Amino acid sequence: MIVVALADLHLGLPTGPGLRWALSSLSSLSSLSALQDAERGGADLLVFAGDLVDRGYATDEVVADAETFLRAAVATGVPVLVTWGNHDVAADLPRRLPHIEGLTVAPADGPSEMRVGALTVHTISVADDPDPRRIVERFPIAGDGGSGADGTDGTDSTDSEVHLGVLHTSLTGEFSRKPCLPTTLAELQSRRYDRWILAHVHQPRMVSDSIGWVGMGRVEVLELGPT
Ligand SMILES: [Mn+2]
Repeated sequence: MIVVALADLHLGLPTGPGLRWALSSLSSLSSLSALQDAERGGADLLVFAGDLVDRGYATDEVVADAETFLRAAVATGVPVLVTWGNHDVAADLPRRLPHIEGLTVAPADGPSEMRVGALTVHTISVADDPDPRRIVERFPIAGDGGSGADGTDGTDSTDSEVHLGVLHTSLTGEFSRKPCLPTTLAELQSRRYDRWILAHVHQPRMVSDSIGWVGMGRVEVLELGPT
């Protein structure tokens, strides 16, 4: 599975990467050299991990830019998942945007799952700014088989799935000015996901082999799955 991740665009922020960069990053979805090398047709999923707009600059024009970006993302034909960040919530972006057909938006009231082929993405949107909830303990543990209780499938496919977590957090706050959905490295690792994509911290940084921040103005391309 190929997942392309973006985060912390902060549209409107003068020092941010801006709409033009965001749109150009989408145009590469089907033609990334990494994908060509892998002889893949393109990405299986696009994830945006929060802070699409900047709260200090969220004019109606900037909200229109956010809509332009999201519509362009959906128009690529790649499934698109958006998780809201604290700036989006502070700017009331979720309510100011119109409904966008084909866009999957993560709920804020609890962890949710999105399935794309063999991949299960686990995420939650930020609900408030600040959002002090300790939420990761409510995320399911991969391979736990807990969801097999519905009995609709005799085979346990849980172990063959790939699990990706997406969270708008700076862990316990040591990597940012403001904590958001506070958690720890150990708590994230306890979910046993193949990868965690983090946002909220603008510098790209890995805190383990499989957990790290995308960063502002960066496109992260992940190849997930059995190798
Ligand atoms: Mn943030």
